[in-house]
Amino acid sequence: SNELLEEMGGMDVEALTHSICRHHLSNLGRDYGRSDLFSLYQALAYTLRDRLVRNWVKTQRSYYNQNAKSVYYLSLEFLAGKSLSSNALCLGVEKAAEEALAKFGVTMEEAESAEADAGLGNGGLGRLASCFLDSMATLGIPGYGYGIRYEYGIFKQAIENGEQVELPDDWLHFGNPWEFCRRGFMFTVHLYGREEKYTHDDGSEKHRWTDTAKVMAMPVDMLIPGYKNGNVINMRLWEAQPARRFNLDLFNSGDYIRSMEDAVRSETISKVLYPSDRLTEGRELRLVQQYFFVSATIQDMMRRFKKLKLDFSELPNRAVVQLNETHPAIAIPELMRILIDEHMLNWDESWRICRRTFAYTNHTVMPEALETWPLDMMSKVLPRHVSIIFEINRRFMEEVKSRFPGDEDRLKRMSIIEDCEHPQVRMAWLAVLGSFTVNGVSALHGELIKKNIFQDFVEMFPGRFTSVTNGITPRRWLKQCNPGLSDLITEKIGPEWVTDLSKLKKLEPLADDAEFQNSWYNCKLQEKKRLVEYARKEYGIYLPTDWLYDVQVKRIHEYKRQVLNILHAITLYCRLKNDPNSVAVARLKIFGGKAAPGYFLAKRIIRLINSVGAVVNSDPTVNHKLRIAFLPNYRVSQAERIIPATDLSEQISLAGTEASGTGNMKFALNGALTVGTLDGANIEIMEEAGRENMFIFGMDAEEVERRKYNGYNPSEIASADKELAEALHYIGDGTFSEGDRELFQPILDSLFANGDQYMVLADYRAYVDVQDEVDKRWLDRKSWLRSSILNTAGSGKFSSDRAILDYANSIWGVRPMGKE
Ligand code: DL6
Repeated sequence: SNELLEEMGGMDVEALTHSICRHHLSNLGRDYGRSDLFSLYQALAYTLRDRLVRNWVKTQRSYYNQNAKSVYYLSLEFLAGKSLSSNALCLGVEKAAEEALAKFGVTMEEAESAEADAGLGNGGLGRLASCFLDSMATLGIPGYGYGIRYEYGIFKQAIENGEQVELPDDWLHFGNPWEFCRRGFMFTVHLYGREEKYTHDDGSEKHRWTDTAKVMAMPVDMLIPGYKNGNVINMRLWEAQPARRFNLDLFNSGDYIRSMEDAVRSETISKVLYPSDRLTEGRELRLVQQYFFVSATIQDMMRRFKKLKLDFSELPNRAVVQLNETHPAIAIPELMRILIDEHMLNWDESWRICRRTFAYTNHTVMPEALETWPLDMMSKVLPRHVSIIFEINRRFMEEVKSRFPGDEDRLKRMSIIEDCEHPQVRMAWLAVLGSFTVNGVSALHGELIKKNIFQDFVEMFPGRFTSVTNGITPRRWLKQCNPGLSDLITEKIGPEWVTDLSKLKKLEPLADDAEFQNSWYNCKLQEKKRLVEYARKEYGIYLPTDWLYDVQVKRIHEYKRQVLNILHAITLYCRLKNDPNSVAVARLKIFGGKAAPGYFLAKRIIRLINSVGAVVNSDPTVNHKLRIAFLPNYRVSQAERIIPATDLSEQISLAGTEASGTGNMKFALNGALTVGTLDGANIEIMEEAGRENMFIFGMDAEEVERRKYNGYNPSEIASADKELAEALHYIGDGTFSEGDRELFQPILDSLFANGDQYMVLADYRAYVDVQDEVDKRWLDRKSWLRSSILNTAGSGKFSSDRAILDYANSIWGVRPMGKE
C-alpha cells in the first residue's frame, strides 16, 4: 500500500502537468486541450489534494502508531480564505505548479482568482482557528479542527450609495475541490424530545433522552498541510442531512411538499453562518447549530477512543478538547450525558473525566458579549442537557455555600442559571466549571478577565486561569502574501524564519543599513502597486501609489473606533480647507470591514466613511494631500493584498476592549508602524518592537476605568477643543450628506446623548497629535524605514507556532511528534 502512496506523490512539473490533464478528464469530464481558468484552478486543486491525502494517510498512521494524544479544536468558525497558494507553498511545489500552469498559459495568481474564499467565520476568532491548524500541522501536533460546513459563509458586502448591502456568499456554488465528503461516516444527532427516568437492570435509577428528532451529521474534511514537513491534519466540518430524505407515508399519500419538509428543516442547520461577531442573538437555530456540531464531534472522538479499548478514565490522557469561546461549551454536559446515560459511569467519575478533558478560551472582555441561552428554549431543544446542567450547578452551589457561608449575593452571581424573570443559562460559567484551564488571548486580556468577569471564580479556582497571546501564521501572512519582502528577508538571514519566526531578530543590525532600507522601501512600493492594480480591477477604485497608506481594516464596531479615525480625516480636511499647504504628507486612508447586518450604528459608520470620502476625494483643494477609500467586502484574500502595502496600521480601540487583535500582528510583521492604544496585544507588540517604533496614544485601561468612575463628560471635551468641535460640526451640518442633517445624527447621539461609551472624544486630541508625529516621522524617511524594519524584526513572538507551543506545553500536555 505504501507503493500506491508513493505513486501518487510526484512533485515535479511533469507529474503535476500530467495530473492536471488527468483531472480534466476523470474529475471534470472535459478535454484538457480546452481548459479555462476555472477548470485549471479545479484540476490543480485536485492535483494538490492527491498529494495532501497521501501525506494525510501517512501522518495519521504515524500518529496512531505513536499512541499520540490528540487535540480537538472545536470552533463554530474557521476563516480559511483561499487554499491554492498556501497548499502549494506547504507542499513545496509553488514553483513547479507555476510552471505547470504556464504550459496552459495561466499564472498561479490568475488560477487562484477563480477560487472562492472559504469565509466560514466573522473575524479574528475564526481566523485564529485557521492559523492554529496551520501551526499544529507545521509543528507536528496531533489534532483536528472541528466545525460546521456552512453552505453560506459570511455575507458578501457590496457598497451602494455609500451603504452596506449584504449578499449571500454562495461559496460552494461551483463545488469545492479541496474537500472529501465522507458519506459513509455519518452520525445521528438527537434534538428536542424529553428526559425519562427508568430503573436500570442493577436496580439503580437512571435517565435517558427519548422521543427525539433526528438529523444526520456528515463529515466533510478539508486537509491542512504543515509547511514542507509532510504532515497533514484535517479540519472536519459537519454538514446536516435529513435522517430520512423524505417521509414515504406522506409521499405515498400524495403530499409531496410536506414529505420534503423534514429534509429542508434538517439541512437548514448547516445552511448559514450567523454574521454577528459578539452580540448573542439568542436564536434557536444557533443553539441547534452549536449542539449539532458538538454532538457529532464528541461521537467522533469517542469512536476513536473506544477503538483503543481503554478505561474511560484514560480519556483525558488521549484527548484534550479546546473550546474556542463558549459556542461549543454544550460539549461539557454532552460528554457527561454520554458517560452517565450511555456508559453507566457514576456522576463523580464522569465529572472527573470531563474536568480533565476540556479547556476553554475566552475571547472577549465585554460582559454583553458573554453567551447566555434562555432556559426555556434550552429545555425544549436539549432537555436532558439542561437537567445535567442543573445537577452541575446544584453541586457547585453546595461548594460555594460551604466556602462562603451566608453569602447569598455570591451564590446568585455564580449560579450557572441566572435567576431572573426569564432565566438564562450562562455558558461562560458552565465552560469555566467544566474546564481545567481557562485562558485569555493576550497578557492584558488574561488579567482583565480575572479582575472583572471571572473574579468570583478566580477566588475559588485561582490556578485555573491563564493567558496565551494570540498568533498568526507566518506562512500565509508574510511568506505567501508578501513574496518580495520574504525573498529580501531570506536573502539576508536565511529561510529559517518561516518556521522559527524569532529568527527575524537577525534583521535588527540591518535597520540602519542604507542599501537594505532602500530594498525594504522598494518592496513596500511594489506591494502598493499590486494593491493599486487590485483595487482598480476588482472595484474600479483608483488609488494613488506613493502616498502614506494609513489603513484600518477590521469588523466595524463602536469599540474599535473607526469614528475616531474619520474624525481625524475630517480634521485634516478642515486644515486643508483653511490652508492647502497646512498638511505636509499625502495620506491615503483605507478602510475596510463588515458590519453585522442588524447593527444599525455600525452600518451608519460605513456610510459616514464613504460620505466623507466622496467629499474629500472630489475636492481639489484637499485631494492632493488626503484621500479616503473604503474597499468593499473585506475578507482574508483581500487582507493579503492590503496588509503588505500598508505603512500605518490603525489599532485604536478603547483600552481594555480589544481582547488581543491579530490584524495588529499581521501589519507589524509586514513592516507597518502601528498607531495604537495600550490595548490587547498592542502592548506586547510595543514591548517587542520598542515604543519608539510605534505611535502609542491615549488612555490606558486603568485610566479608562478611573475616568469612567469619576464621571466622563463628552460635551465638555468637545467644547474645549476647537478642531474637534469643528469636525463634529461638519458631521452634523450636512457637509458630508448633501445638506441632510439627520443622516449622521445617530452617530453624534452615540457620542453625546448616549455618553460616548467608547470614549472617542476623550482620546481625540491625543490621537490627532500623535498623527502629527506620524507625519513628521514619515518625512524622515530613514527613521521611518528603520522603525519599519524593527517592527518586522520584533514580530517573532506573534507567530501562531509560538502560541500553539504555549497551548501544547502549558494546557494540552502534548508534544510535537517526531517522524517515525
Ligand atoms: O482571539 C481572537 C480574537 C481577538 O483577537 C479579538 O481581539 C477579539 O475581539 C475576538 N473576539 C471575538 C469574540 N467573539 N465572540 N463571540 O470575536 O477574538
